[in-house]
Amino acid sequence: MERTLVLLKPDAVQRGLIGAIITRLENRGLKLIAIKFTSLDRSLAEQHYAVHQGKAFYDGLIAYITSSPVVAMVWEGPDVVALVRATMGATHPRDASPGSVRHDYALQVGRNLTHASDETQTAAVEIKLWFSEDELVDWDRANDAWIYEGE
Ligand code: IDP
Ligand code: MG
Repeated sequence: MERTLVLLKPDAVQRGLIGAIITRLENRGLKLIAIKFTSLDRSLAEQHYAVHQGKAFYDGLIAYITSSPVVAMVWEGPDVVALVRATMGATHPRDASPGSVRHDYALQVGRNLTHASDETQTAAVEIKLWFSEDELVDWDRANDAWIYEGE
C-alpha cells in the first residue's frame, strides 16, 4: 500500500490545528502508520527542503519550519500521495480549492500549515529521512473492509 509523509508545520501547531487537520485525514479513511511531535534542527530542515535550495524563499522557509515544533506523520492508503495533496490544497492558499486545509485555514504561501510528499518516490525518501523502520507501525484496522473494496 502507498505511503506519504505529512508535516503539520509550526503555524498549524501554534494555531491549535493539529486535531482539525488529522481529523480530515482520518475521516477520508486513510491509515496512520507513524507520528511524532518534534523540533527540527537546521540539518534536517535543509535535507527535507534540499530541492528548494537557492530559491528566493529558501532562507525564510528554513526559518519558518525550524521556528517551533512540528508534527510528522506517515499515512497509508490507495493513491495516498495524490489524495493527501488534494486534501491539503494548492501550495498557495489563494489557489487552494474550497474545502481543502490550505483554503479553509490559511491565507499566505509562507504560512500554509502543512507539507505532504508530492510523488511516491519523494515520499519514500522523505519517510526514510523522518522515521526509522521500527517507528513505522504495522497494525490491523478493524474497519478496513468498509473502506477498501475487495478486502
Ligand atoms: P508544497 O509544500 O505544496 O509541496 P513547494 O513548492 O514544495 O510546495 O514549496 C515548499 C514550501 O515552501 C511551501 O509549502 C511553502 O511553505 C514554501 N513556499 C513555496 N513557495 C513560496 C513562496 O513563493 N514564498 C514563500 N514561501 C514559499
Ligand atoms: Mg513540495
